[in-house]
Amino acid sequence: AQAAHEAAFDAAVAAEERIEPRDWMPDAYRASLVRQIAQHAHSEIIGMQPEANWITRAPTLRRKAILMAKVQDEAGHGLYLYSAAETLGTSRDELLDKLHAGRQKYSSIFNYPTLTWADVGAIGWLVDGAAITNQVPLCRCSYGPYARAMVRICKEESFHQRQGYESLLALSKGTPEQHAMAQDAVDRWWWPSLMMFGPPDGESAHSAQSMAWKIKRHSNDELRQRFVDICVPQAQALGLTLPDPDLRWNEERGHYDFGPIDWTEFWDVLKGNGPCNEQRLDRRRQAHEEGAWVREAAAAYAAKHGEARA
Ligand code: FAQ
Repeated sequence: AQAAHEAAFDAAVAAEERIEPRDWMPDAYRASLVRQIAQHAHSEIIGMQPEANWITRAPTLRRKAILMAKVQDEAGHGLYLYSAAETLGTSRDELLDKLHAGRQKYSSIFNYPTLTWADVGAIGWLVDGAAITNQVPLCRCSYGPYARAMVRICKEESFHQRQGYESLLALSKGTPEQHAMAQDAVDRWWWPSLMMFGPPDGESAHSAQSMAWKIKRHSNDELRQRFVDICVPQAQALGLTLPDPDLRWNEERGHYDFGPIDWTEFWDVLKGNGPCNEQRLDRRRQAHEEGAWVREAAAAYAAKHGEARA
């Protein structure tokens, strides 16, 4: 029976059919999806913190309203993704416990500080831009609930990317001080954004298997290159430079060449030693504790409602 199940699963993946929650799937496929979807969900909710830092100090009411809506969207993305993970038989409580205990990861990018208002624009342009580049192919992921969650998330991320770009453009075209602030933000966020795509292909432990299962459609380096190629002309249009002296068009490859990435910094951030790792996790644990009464009230209401219906 096991062999027949495996053959049916392999055939479905080969035929570009979606694997659904009730379908048989290899244990390792399930585990790898839970790993990736949980990390992704955690990234969305931890990712609320760097930008939320600027809600009270947004320069205008319009910018404040936009930023609040964006941060709320990230919370929504986290919820869809936890729900997608739940369809694989893992509860949200279990995933959150693992995050809080430091046993599951979230994206390295959210361990960097947001020092000025321009960082909100740079995050929209570069961090949301990198997220879309990575996530559009995930809309074709072989696991149905994850692929479908990605469709809406990518639409919202595209909107976020545009608002970041527009905000940076306003600063870049503003006073010399505003322009300098935008440039400084881009200088600080560029390299960490390239690290979001994960380690180089040669060091990517999961890529080969995830690509065979059609969870991932492209390698980390392929998507990183795609992102660089998209950003160079956008930076020119913004009137800002990217902090890489080696960045130049390579006619032969039909891509931009770029300088070496500091992978020591990347692995160090993953180990918990980035500038904000401790602060982000502390804040998350605190928010979870402070929200306990809401979860209890919701559970009590659901129980009462259930009784009334019965
Ligand atoms: N940070 O073998 P690979 C967002 C880990 S966007 C931390 O290459 P894989 C939107 C990796 O997990 C950000 N850890 O792994 C937003 C593995 O460790 P493990 C979230 C990283 O899975 C915008 C090890 O290194 N997006 O939140 C990172 O094949 C603005 C070896 O790596 C997603 O999660 C990293 N950058 O490829 C929100 C997208 N890179 O698990 C708010 C979905 C690698 O063995 C504001 N995820 N690692 O302990 C993916 O596409 C993949 O999981 C990759 C990594 C591409 C991230």
